[in-house]
Amino acid sequence: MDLLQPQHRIYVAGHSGLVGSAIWRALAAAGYDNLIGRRSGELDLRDHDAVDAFIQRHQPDAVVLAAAKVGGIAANSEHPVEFISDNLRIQTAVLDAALKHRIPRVLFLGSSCIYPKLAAQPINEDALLTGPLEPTNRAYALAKIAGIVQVQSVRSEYGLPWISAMPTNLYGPGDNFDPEHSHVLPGLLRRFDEAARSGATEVVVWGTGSPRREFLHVDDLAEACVHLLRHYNDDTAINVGTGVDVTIKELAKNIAAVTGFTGSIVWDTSRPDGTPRKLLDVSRIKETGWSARISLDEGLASTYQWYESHRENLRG
Ligand code: GFB
Repeated sequence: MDLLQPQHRIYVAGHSGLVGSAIWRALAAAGYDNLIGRRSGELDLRDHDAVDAFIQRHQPDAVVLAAAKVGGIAANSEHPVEFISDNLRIQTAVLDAALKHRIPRVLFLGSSCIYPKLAAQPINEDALLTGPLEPTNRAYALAKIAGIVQVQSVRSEYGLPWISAMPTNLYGPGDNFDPEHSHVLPGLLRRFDEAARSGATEVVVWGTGSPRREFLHVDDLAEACVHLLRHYNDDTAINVGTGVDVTIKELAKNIAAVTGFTGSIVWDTSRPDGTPRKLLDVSRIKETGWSARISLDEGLASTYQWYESHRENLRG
């Protein structure tokens, strides 16, 4: 059964961000052209009443909740208040309004950091709430877990076919390349690129290099979201990943090669490693008929190309 019709009006909350803009592109490419989006200057998603009025006025057939306060390990550790408070407020405002106006279809997006720090690998959806969280992103993870439970509660109490998806670490065009507060992949692309261009002999990379991470290109995530909106209707917050991970050391070497940096890498072990590994078990989404298509090599090359042509006008 296809739960999304071409004429459906779809509100993409967070449509100008890394994830929301990719979902917007994927929906448009798949023929869904009745899309609505608002920038944060036009609609503050933390404002419960404003969001309610917006949803009432537009009465979308589906809402994709891709708006969130996000950042890398340093941003999460330094600003836990914003990560829990802004995210709880954004998702509560959007989900409350969507319920009040009986929006039939909602896709809530979380993150693989919802799982326990030491979950068995690859991480199955059943690992949720079975152990302590990674301390560097506990505030963000708890907000996202609350969102999953709110979606599940709407399903059980009101019978609406709302769903949640949990992507692994994302990257791609339009990412935040801030040297301090971004995620590792865009942060290192920028640092290695600057070093290669200035002729620096070394680049500092945080931690020990031994943590493993799984990286999903945001265009793959966007296709997964369209697929799930069309076909997935289950209580379980479904994992979205590639099923493949690399060490931060391997990632740094790949990025050095992509950017043409030939100097040495220095490891700053005063910086936290975070969780040792968070590889998602993607067998459930594969069973629904979706798999990631963009390899890390391919995605790194195209993201670097994007970065090179936007270097002068980056956000973050
Ligand atoms: O991407 P990242 O910040 O997020 O860091 P997490 C991943 C790993 O890369 C950590 C190392 O082991 C970092 O120590 N790393 C090395 C660096 N150099 C750098 C660098 O220059 N910048 C950054 N950022 N890391 C985040 C969560 O965790 O993952 C969020 O904090 C979210 O809540 C996101 O869930 C997907 O994978 O550790």
